[in-house]
Amino acid sequence: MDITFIDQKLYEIKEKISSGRRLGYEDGLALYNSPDLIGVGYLADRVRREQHGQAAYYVYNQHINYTNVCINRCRFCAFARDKAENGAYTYSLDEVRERLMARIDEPIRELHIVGGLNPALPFEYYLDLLGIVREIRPQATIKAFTAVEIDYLSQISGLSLEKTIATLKDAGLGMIPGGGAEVMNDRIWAELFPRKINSERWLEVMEHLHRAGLTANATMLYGHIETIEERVRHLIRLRELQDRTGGFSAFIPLAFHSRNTTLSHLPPTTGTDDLKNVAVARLMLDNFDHIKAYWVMIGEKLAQVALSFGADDLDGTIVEEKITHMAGASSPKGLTRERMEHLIRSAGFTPVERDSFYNPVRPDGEREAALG
Ligand code: V47
Repeated sequence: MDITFIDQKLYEIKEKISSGRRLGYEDGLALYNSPDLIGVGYLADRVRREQHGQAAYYVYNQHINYTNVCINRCRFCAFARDKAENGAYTYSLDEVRERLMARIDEPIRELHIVGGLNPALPFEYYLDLLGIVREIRPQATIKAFTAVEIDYLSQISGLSLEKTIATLKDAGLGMIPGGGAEVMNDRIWAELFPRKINSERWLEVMEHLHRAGLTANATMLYGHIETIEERVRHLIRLRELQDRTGGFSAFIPLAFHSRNTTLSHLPPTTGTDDLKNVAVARLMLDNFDHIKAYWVMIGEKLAQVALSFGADDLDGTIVEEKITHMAGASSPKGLTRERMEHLIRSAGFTPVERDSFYNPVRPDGEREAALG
């Protein structure tokens, strides 16, 4: 028996997907505006299962936010501080070392390292930071510095973008996280983050990173002042770059948290919208392999449900998430591997622990024992 849609428009979209035709701008709007959440989820789940079957991925990772001092001061950000402000911090390289050593007994395979644009830090700091991580965690992938940071590093180093990227790569940079894109739109940029690079530059930096052989993720921050039209255009711009380079690995919809920001009057995102963003991304981003349900932002329970709405990845174990928690997230700051696997299994999927490039990692003794 096939599904009966409540929303008639979904039949046409289903037909397009079945015949391998690409969804367009109007389809994106129709999906977002559809009253048929289950219908949209069903379409996304079909595509997701064709690509990944029962597998649901996660990575054993550690976050390091090396500084919250930032000259950009985006209006949606609760993490950033001015240098003399209460709560401002910058890790010395010894502190970075200590944080890595504090978890040295754990099988961490990815270090996710991002921070503010802090004028007190010279380019050498970033190279030394990569050097320390490489020394202490030679097997792990260093996923570090958003396109925003990479652009900034090119400015402070005085090097061309190409040379900056090559230097960081030589120092150990292995992959690029997807932050900093927000919603690629001039109106939103002018209103919420005018000091940050704009969408053209974000895409340009990403293109250079891809051409230098660095895989990257992409994000969209939703649930603030953006319209549905602006979301769909954002997805299409990402898809166009991906057509040219193939350099993106995962897309991560990021649910806005407003506490301690200048937008604190805005309500939290709804469960329906969180699931729609996952499902629409799966359907519109037909050239992205992976869609992440970021449990930190939408909570463990909804992230589990999102696995049936198009997501194939729950990101990672993390432990010390700061950016969303400073903006009021109520999710835990980290998950154990056992908890992650329990969430995935009880959602009806098979947990696959992965490295940064979605290669399944050999289960260690502990996991083999857990699997029986
Ligand atoms: O760029 C900032 C967003 C991003 C808030 O690539 C906020 O694997 C919600 O990009 N409420 C950083 N979001 C996080 C990020 C990320 C996370 C997990 C995995 C990956 C990956 C990337 O968080 C920022 C910004 O878009 N953000 N403030 C806030 N108040």
